[in-house]
Amino acid sequence: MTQSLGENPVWWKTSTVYQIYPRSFADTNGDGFGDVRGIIDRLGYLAHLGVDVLWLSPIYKSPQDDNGYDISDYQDIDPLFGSLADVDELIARAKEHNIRIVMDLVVNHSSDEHPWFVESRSSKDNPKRDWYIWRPAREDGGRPNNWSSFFSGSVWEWDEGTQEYFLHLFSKKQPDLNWENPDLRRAVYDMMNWWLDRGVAGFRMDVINLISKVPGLPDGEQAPGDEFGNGFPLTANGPRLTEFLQEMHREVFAHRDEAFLTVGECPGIRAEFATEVTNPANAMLDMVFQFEHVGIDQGNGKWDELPFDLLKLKSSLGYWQTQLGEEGWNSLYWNNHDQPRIVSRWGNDAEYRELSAKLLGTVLHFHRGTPYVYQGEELGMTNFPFTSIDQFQDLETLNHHREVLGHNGDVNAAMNGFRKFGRDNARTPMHWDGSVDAGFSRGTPWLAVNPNHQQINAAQQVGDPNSVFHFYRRLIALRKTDRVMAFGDFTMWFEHDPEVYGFTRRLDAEGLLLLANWSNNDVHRTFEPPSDSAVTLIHNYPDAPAIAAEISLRPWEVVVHRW
Ligand code: ISL
Ligand code: CA
Repeated sequence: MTQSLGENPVWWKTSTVYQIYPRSFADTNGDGFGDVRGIIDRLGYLAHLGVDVLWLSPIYKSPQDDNGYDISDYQDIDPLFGSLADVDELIARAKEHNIRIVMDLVVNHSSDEHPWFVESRSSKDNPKRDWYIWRPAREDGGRPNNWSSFFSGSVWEWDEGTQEYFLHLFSKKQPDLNWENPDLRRAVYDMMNWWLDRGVAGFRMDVINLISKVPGLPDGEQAPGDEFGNGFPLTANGPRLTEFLQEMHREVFAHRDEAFLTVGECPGIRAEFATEVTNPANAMLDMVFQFEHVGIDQGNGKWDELPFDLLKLKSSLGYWQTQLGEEGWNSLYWNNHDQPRIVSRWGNDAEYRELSAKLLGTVLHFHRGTPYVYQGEELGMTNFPFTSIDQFQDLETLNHHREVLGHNGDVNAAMNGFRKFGRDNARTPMHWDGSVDAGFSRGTPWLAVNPNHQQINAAQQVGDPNSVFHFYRRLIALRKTDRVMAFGDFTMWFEHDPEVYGFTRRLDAEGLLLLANWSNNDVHRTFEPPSDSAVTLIHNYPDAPAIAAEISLRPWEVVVHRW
């Protein structure tokens, strides 16, 4: 039934991207940290899965304050991960499998150990002073404004040497680069061109929508009794963002013959602006990572858990599907290195782990856009059973914990937040097999391996045709061959149903209907099937329910019909 695409679209529209967090993927030298050679060793596995692109979280030289999102040399590899020669080999060997490599570009900030910052802080008249964001103290000696950092505390750090503050939206070892300075922008574009010339296929751009701050850096809104104000609206989607992205496009991508993949991480972006940003006519980015859907179970800040509400999820994803429509392009993700594991978050990681992992994969991959799979998601890996703060290593978690302690806050509530949303959930080592440390390392892993690796691992699933792994393989293969899955339009069905996620995709006379029971119960519904000539394309129980006006779905059952 699957049709050939019969078109010649830009390659990333029929691709699936696989995100690797190198530190936790595969360790070859026994130091407990994954490395580039480990990725090379596992290319066969990735080719078997069928993914087209690998996005690597940062492997550049870095003091590792934020696991590599603090870069001290954009044009070299940290010895923890290997060497430039290893990366050249990875690019070449991946190409033999038709796999492209996309690098993480972290240019909202650098490390404070980057030579640019070392120079910038050396004196007020250093030529690179203006490459970062420096401000004197207020007349009363206070900080330049009231913004709080993503990683707790103020965004301002005092520099003794030059008696000024520098801005850091993230940790104090991640000073923000000053995009107002044209020389800095030139240096960034040169570096990007250097990587493209080396053979990489594009960039995932870390918090790229924070690079243009509101001039004057005014105070943010501050609630009475709060220690800090909210600088986010004054830093996200700022006044010169469009201009900077268009300039980058012109200087880095426009003059090249091939197509590259650019995806901008854009917290707080609205669908209307994302449509503009991803409309090719505007020459900015191919797609963005938005955060609306992964915020639906977070209330007052990211640690505050709200109950999962399927209606909210449908309304958010459905809106993005229709809003970006034919003009823009969506990226599709449940997971990355900052998010908890999806099967624990919105599936059922106990009784229905496999069924719900398959359902989650199917629902996501049948939306319109480019899907992203985060390492281990294709195995249905789960959150880690954290019991104590000592088991966490992420600075976001540890800083927040320290802050709660300092304010005599509710440590138990905070621990619940960390267990539910802590970034280390996604960062525990990949499960290759059931052996000690899951075949990740022959040394001591930098972060403990999830004890459930004996049940959930690649070796077992590759050998089992009914596994989550093989289900993802089918989803990934379908995107390359099924023109409706790749290019059909999107209509949400069962919009107000709290248990059923359903939608159609249509292209010319062909169509797809997805029906998913997002619950632990049997459900029965009556509806008007969109076609009477449909056949089953994919389903997660051994036998598929027929398409009929009365339909019953078992717990976490998903089925896609095609006509
Ligand atoms: O949810 C958020 C804001 O709404 C945050 O998760 C924010 O988007 C995120 O912290 C930004 O993430 C990226 O930049 C950070 C790094 O720690 C993350 O790992 C990276 O993905 C700083 O570079
Ligand atoms: Ca290693």
